[in-house]
Amino acid sequence: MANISEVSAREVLDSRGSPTLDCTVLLEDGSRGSAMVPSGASTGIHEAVELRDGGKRFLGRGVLNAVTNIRKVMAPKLVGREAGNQRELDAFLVELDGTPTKKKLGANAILGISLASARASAASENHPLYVYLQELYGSPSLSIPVPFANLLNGGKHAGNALSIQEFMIAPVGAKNGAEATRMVAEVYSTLKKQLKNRMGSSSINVGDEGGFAPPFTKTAEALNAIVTAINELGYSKHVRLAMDAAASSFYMDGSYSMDGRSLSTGELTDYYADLINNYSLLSLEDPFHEEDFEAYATLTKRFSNVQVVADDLTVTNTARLKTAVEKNAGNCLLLKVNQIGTLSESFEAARLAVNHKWGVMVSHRSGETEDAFIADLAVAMDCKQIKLGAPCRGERTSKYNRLLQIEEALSGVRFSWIR
Ligand code: 2PG
Ligand code: MG
Repeated sequence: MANISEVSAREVLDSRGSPTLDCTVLLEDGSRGSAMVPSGASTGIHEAVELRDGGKRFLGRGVLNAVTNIRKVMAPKLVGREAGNQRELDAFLVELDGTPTKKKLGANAILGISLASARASAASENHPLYVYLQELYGSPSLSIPVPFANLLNGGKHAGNALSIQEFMIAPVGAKNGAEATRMVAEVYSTLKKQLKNRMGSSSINVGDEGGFAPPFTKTAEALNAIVTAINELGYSKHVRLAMDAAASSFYMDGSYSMDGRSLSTGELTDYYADLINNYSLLSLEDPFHEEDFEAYATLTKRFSNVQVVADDLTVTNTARLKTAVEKNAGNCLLLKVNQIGTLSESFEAARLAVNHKWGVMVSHRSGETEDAFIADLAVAMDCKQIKLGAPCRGERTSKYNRLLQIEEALSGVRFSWIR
């Protein structure tokens, strides 16, 4: 396996027009890998630190300090090291930073190198990225994940009054990834047509993840609109509903602001109970604020047929996931590589989840780029589910499209959401 000969980085733009890092790793055998780093808006307080410059440039969101850290601090120490030993490389980067939150060098700088180096190593071995990642993770098989497609945006991702951040569909009844993608796109376009007919063209403006952001004020309005689109297509047996509440964003001083009312934790639990029963929700992410392991546990116990996904609660962090697993606070890990900052630590969190019979859902961020790394990652990890946003806008479609290419290359590969 080849050694690293050069590491470089530059500032580029993400889907919100904010700067982010593009990092490139070159190997002595001429192989090369690049990766762009995503960025969240409803970020968990326990996430690894994304280094931003502050000051006037880009309204404080520049990443030139992270670029300098890569060029001046990290690159000189990485040249000559073996890229193929991902675990050792990542551990070295974590140690070089030396802080528990990666705030010194920046989790964005560290992740850029971690991902770019994996790509360079895959190229060096002449393997598609998903094959290389499968070996690294130690997954016995590959599968095309079910896309969780966010068709209506609320919360911090939109300018409407919806408390819930993401209203998703999951085409679990599709026979393969291509059919799943088609169903998602058809429901999206049908919803667009129906919203426009009912509420006018301003209702089809989109939010950060490409889903529509109509001026709804109640959760039920959003879910009903999606159900109407699904029914027009006759897909009610193939497509299920899912939500990411991102509840930390509507929680304050012990209560949750929902549909114009202030709810206690118990009241919010009952509120979810009605939604779960009325809409047969398949999956519910971050139903409570990011410190309330107990409320997650109560909900998980009460609805054994619902997938309860932990995102801000666990932030792809093994220590926090351990607590969640011990308390049965959820049953599925949302895996976002930039929450923890290296590929190896993301794999560790996923292994812990799988060992405790939790599901794993690989996820994009609301601030994305055209980089489709997570599509290969989800296939490689055989995790069976991936959160991708709407089937619209290049930073979202790059992942859908990469999955279509992988499915074609692996003809006959399994597509199933059931664990
Ligand atoms: C989430 C994500 C992605 P953000 O909450 O799950 O959908 O949003 O990247 O803004 O944290
Ligand atoms: Mg979330």
